[in-house]
Amino acid sequence: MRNLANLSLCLSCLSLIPAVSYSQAVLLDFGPTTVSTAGTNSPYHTVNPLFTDSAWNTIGTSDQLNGLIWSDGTSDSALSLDLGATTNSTATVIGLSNVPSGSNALGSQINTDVYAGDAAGTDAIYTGSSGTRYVGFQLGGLPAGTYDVYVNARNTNTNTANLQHVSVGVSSVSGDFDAATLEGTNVLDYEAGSTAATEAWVESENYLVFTVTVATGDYLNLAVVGDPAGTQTRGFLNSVQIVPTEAPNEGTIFFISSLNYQSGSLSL
Ligand SMILES: [Ca+2]
Ligand SMILES: [Ca+2]
Repeated sequence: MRNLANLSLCLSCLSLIPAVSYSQAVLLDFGPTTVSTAGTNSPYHTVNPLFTDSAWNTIGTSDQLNGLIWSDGTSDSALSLDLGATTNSTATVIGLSNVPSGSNALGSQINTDVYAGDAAGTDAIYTGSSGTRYVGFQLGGLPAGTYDVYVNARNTNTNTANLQHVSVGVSSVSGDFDAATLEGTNVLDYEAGSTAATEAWVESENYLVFTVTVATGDYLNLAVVGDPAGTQTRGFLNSVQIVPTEAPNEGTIFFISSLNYQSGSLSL
């Protein structure tokens, strides 16, 4: 009976392990259009068809410092999103007190297939009406762990060829950060045409993926800019999905210690 009681306790421990399920993600939809019918139209939903969560955070030009929701709709007061921007054509430091000037439905030129309707990838935030300007954010409160970060960056109001440079990194302190020194940088190179790279979500064609490891207390920093020498100089931030790929260290330690404890009980 004692062994059976311990086994029952062990199984109940297993069911209690994650306070947050690490199949959950943070879905950030920048721009004014609320995702309703197109909740699973995204890069990560394409990569992982088993992922059906569709609770997006709709983010305009205002910081959301007091909580966001996870992809299953669970609110989390620890998550803190601080938007930022640069205000001239040469700066690379994202000033978190600078408010992105634009939040627009866009889609006047790119609006078919995966960009149709209320797709998260269509509307966006940005800064300025011209000139090279970054838009970005700093996200605090993520549980420690490794994450894949899926990024849509595109001015869907243009069908001319253009570039969007995306940089992602992690810092142990909050505050303004330099986009030029973030650990990961990649570029989206859009060809001309209103149906260019619209038929499906294809990595490195119309979205990018970065892998980051976050320690307890770390901040995720992300910034987007256009091409100083190109037709699209401003950065556009359309959607970001932050997907845990490994359980946080704390969860792993708790899981192992629980098993060890119960294993010891069963050997009595
Ligand atoms: Ca801010
Ligand atoms: Ca959007």
